[in-house]
Amino acid sequence: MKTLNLIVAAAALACGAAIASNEHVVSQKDKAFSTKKLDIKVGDKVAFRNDDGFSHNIFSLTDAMPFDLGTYGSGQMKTVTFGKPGKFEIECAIHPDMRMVVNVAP
Ligand SMILES: [Cu+2]
Repeated sequence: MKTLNLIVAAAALACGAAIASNEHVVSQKDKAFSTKKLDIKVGDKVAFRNDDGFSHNIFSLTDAMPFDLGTYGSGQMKTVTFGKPGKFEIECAIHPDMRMVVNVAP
């Protein structure tokens, strides 16, 4: 049921065709997300994995579902379930240039 997909930019579009609830992994490396845009479906999970040697943070101020996964260190992973459709801006509080968008289809 839950398939772990390593998401790279090239795979992001193919992922939108998935039919079951999926878990997607976005890497944080060199102060950047492994993809700028991720297309998923309602109920999917996204795990943000810190592949840098220092801490990162994850939060979103999008009205439909604001969240803050807090700050976490190298090698750790934080997961969020997207229970609502919409366009979610994802940011890192520590590195303001780190931004990506998760598009959640109904
Ligand atoms: Cu960061």
